[in-house]
Amino acid sequence: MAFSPRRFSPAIALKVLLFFALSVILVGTAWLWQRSPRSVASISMPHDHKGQDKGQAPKTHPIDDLIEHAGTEWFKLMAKQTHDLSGAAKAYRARRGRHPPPGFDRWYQFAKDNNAVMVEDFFDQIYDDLAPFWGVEAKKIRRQAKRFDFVVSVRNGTATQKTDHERPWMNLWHDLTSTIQEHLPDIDIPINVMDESRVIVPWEDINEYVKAERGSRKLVPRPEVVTELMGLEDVDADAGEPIEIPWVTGGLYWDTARVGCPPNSPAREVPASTNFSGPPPMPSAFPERSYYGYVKNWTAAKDPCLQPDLRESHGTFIEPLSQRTTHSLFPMFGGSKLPMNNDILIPPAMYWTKDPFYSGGEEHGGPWEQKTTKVVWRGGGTGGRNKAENWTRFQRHRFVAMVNGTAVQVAEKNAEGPGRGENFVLQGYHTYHLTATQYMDLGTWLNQITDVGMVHLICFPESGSNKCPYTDHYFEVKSGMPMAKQYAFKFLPDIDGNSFSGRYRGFMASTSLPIKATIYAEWHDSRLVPWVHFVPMDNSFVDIYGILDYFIGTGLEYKTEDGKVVEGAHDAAAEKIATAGKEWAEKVLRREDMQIYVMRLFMEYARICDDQRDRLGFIWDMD
Ligand SMILES: *[C@@H]1O[C@H](CO)[C@@H](O)[C@H](O)[C@H]1NC(C)=O
Ligand SMILES: *[C@@H]1O[C@H](CO)[C@@H](O)[C@H](O)[C@H]1NC(C)=O
Ligand SMILES: *[C@@H]1O[C@H](CO)[C@@H](O)[C@H](O)[C@H]1NC(C)=O
Ligand SMILES: *[C@@H]1O[C@H](CO)[C@@H](O)[C@H](O)[C@H]1NC(C)=O
Ligand SMILES: CC(=O)N[C@H]1CO[C@H](CO)[C@@H](O)[C@@H]1O
Repeated sequence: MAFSPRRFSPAIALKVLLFFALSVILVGTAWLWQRSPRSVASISMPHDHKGQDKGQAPKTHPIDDLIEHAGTEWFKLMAKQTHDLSGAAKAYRARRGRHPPPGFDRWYQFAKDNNAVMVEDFFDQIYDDLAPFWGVEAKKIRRQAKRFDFVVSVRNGTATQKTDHERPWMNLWHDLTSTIQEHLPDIDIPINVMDESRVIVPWEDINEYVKAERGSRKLVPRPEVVTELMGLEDVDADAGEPIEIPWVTGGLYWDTARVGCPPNSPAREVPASTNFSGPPPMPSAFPERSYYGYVKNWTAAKDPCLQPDLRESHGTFIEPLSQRTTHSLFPMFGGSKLPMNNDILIPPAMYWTKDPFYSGGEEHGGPWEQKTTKVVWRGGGTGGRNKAENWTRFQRHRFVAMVNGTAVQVAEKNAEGPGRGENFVLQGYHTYHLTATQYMDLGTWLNQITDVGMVHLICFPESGSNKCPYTDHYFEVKSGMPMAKQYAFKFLPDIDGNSFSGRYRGFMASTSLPIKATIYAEWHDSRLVPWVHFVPMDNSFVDIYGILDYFIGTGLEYKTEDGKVVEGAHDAAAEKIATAGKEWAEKVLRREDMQIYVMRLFMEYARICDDQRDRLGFIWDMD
């Protein structure tokens, strides 16, 4: 169907309105009561903003503002780029308050030889992760690390691994380390072989550890600087007993986790829920801290300490597959973590693998204009152990249902509460001012623009092959779709599984547009800018309709005055972010970038494990 010449002229709007009048009339009275489509005349955007940003509502679409603002932030970040060793060392001293670690020149050379974009901020995660360890005696860290059961080690420039049996993730991390082994000091890297992150030190203790780091931070005068690491001969000579780490393996994970939140944070004193029946609590207005409904501060949007509702709406806190958490500080390296975790991040093994199941392989998708204007998602019902009593609280289940037009239509007609689905609650149409729903009901629109589905329901207890007594009626099990095939669609939502989602790097490197919700931190966080390289989404997913409405609109085609056929409301903006994300991934998420990150991290870690760490540093650039 093609319209001309402009999209929202009253004449067109009237035609379309008449066209869809029938479907509107057909919808039940309960639905009309809560969500009558707005009159097309009032198409300007009088945003309601209960407890959100105060002040004038923007004249443009809020997403326009967010994109513009993000572009400025991005520009500021890129202005910090350095171009030689002394520039990089200077930026280091300015940002970290110390001399760079020994070996910094070799690291810099490696990064330069591999054409790295050099911005000191890209390594912030390393310093967040390692800071608390300045509060632990170096010898203790060395010993604990050496004696752990799963360790990747480097001695004299050769990497080895210690494990109980062959493990693919161990092999991958060992392999990653091997590729840079000749540049690395002697180190022992304890590895988390589980999906879930493992270390949660009470916030009060971490605060003390971090204070120790602050206190020890200084630019040691040059004559006092030590430039050689002492090495690990002492721990190698002393086999010692295997270390005992006290693990918390049961109980309600939310209660285990929230001790890592700051004392005055909204989540710290909120106990775990025990009743997981029905839909989770969901914002009935714009999510807190959002910009007229859309993610403004990505760090805040990902943080469960700020959003206690997540204890009832994310599988991690409902019932994780496995739990093995320690409350004492231990140098555990792994691929992802929650904001309240104290694990040390390395690039996930799934990002290092060449297995196309995770990486998407060499295929990154064709040109934007050849893609189908649809949202595609495939995945298993992971997130934790979903059961009859609690499946309605799992994020993947919620996302799949919320963009399933049929499930949405059923929810809208729910006599017990209009908008109430089995595992989500819809907001009134007036909150996000959707354009598409002025022409048709939400479900009809979604059925036109989405192709999502579970490929395995993964229920507990299992009953036969892929049968799930409590969710069978609600989800169609679709066949899988390789990532390379998904790239034929424009929009790729990415939702957490048991922890972070391993396809994200592939999505970023694709020509399609990732729409990302997560509560997990990853190594690359400070190098990806939301609204510049990807579209951020709230973990409740209430903003998904607004996001799709902005980028896709009604999903119909329109003819512009010069006869050009355009699709969607802001198709060009979507293409721009998709393209910027891909180009950026090719510059800062390459395998080389993972090597560079890991090399920097391991050099810092080696310093922290050294008895002379306060005086160790790189100073050869200074005269
Ligand atoms: C590393 O080299 C040193 C000095 O050459 C030697 O004493 C030590 O045994 C070597 N260690 C290993 C694990 O090969
Ligand atoms: C759990 O909550 C639902 C409504 O939210 C309520 O109907 C049910 O009785 C509650 N179950 C228990 C065991 O408290
Ligand atoms: C984003 O939120 C975090 C966490 O609450 C906060 O520390 C930070 O200052 C915020 N950033 C901006 C730009 O407001
Ligand atoms: C969409 O929802 C309907 C109604 O709940 C359900 O029958 C169908 O299987 C769902 N589709 C998918 C792909 O899950
Ligand atoms: C955190 C929590 O209480 N999870 C529950 C999910 O539901 C199952 C089945 O009732 C419980 O065993 C879990 O404890």
